[in-house]
Amino acid sequence: MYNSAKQEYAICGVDTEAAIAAIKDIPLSIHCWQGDDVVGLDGGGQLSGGIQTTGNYIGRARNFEELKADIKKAFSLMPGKKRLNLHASYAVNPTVDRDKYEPKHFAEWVKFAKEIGADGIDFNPTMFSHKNIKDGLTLSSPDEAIRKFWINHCKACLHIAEYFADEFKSPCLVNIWIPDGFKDVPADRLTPRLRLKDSLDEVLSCGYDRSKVVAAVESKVFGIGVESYTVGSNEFYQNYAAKNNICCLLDNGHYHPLEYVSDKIPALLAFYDKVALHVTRGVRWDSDHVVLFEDELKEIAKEIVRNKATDKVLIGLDYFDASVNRLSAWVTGQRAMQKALLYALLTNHSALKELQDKADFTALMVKQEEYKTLPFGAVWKEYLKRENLSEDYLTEIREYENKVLRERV
Ligand code: RNT
Ligand code: ZN
Repeated sequence: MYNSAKQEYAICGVDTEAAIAAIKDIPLSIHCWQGDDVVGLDGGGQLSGGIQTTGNYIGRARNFEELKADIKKAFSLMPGKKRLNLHASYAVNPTVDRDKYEPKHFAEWVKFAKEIGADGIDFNPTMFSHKNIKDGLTLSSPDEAIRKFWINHCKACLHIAEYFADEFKSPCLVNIWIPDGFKDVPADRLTPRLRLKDSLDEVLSCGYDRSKVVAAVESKVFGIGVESYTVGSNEFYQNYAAKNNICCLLDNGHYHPLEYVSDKIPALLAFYDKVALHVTRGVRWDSDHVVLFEDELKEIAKEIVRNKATDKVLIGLDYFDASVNRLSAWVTGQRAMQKALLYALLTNHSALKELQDKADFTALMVKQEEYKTLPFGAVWKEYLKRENLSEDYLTEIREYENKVLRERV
């Protein structure tokens, strides 16, 4: 089947061998928080910040050991290069508060990430699920002590990121997302943003090594309980990032339903060296459903591949589902992203671009449709085979569920 697929693609000018070779080199940053419903290890308590997991599927990882075991199992079923994406709330046995976290609180994670063959670690300050979120605000709080606490937390995270970069000889992405906003019509939309701007200025002035750490800001249009206004909006962060020479992180669940991140990627690539992504699936009001091999994901992958931006776009997963087996959610989403990238690599983009430039939109439409029925599945299977994996991951996950997850009661 693979050999005949190879020939069919060759007729379109696509080299399947080159595509398989290329996909192996595109790292995906795998979020640790799918394993425990974003609870974390530092006792922050109930998930807050306008994000939620729903469902009560058996076997949530309740501690570091269980989370590591689940990540290890999930990684073993994921093809391709993987990084591990941690949140600060996953500090191991901290005896200090988040503003004082140090590399040592993550040393066990480094050891583990190396053990499972991760290519690097990415990092996120955790500005939710904590007692110092006052009236829903963190870096934009009018309370100076609160604002200072979160500024110090972010600074601490930048330094921990330098440690990750050193350990893996690979730059670490530090993504700043805050839940700050208001449920109802604000009296002042500007001042909270000025305070956020000031906080970020102070964070970035901490003297972190820009060759090791890529700092990013993640915008969001609304959250649960913050429906009317978010301080960290898209325009705010895009301008902030451009003026301060940092990176924007686009989460494809964070925009209006008819705004597409696939269209934003090339817009930002015109101005930025790097663009970071949180790949997720928005469904109505929820921004965090499990990633599936759907049209918008395919378009996102096309923009990365056809603009030769596989080393400029930092791809990370960000979703959390507690209603299905959590390992299955992890693997399904990771494989969906890999499929989308492979699908994009199996396209003769220069031929299609030529049609666009010649304004032959008739042929462009027809050719684009043709790709949809090429034997993509055969190439995907071949890639999995070469990664020593099969298409079926459910059987192994079910075994793990019966042996390991069912014991967690
Ligand atoms: C929330 C943001 C943020 C979080 C993670 C846990 O809407 O997408 O990235 O999902 O940091
Ligand atoms: Zn996100």
